[in-house]
Amino acid sequence: MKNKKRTLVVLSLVLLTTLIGTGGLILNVMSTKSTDINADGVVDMKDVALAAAAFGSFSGHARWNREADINEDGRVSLKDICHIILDFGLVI
Ligand SMILES: [Ca+2]
Ligand SMILES: [Ca+2]
Repeated sequence: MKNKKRTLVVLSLVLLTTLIGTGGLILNVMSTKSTDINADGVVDMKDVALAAAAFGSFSGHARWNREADINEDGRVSLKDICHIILDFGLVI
C-alpha cells in the first residue's frame, strides 16, 4: 500500500514536470515569492502538501493559504504547484 502511494506521488511529479517542460505553457508569469511555504528552509513534499490542501481555494475561502498562492493571483491553482515543483529540493 505504501509503495502504491509512493508510486502515485512519483507519477504525479512526473506529470507536473512534463507539463512544466512543455515550454512553460502553464507558468506565464514568474514569481519572486518563496515556494518554501512552511518556511523550514527547503522546498519539499511538505510544501506541495500545503499547496495541495489549499488547492482550488481563493482569498476568503475556508482552505485559503496565502503562502500557497505563489504567483499571487488570488487563487491556489496548478500554476502555484508547478512553481513549487520547479523549486523542488531547493535549500533556501
Ligand atoms: Ca518547506
Ligand atoms: Ca495562485
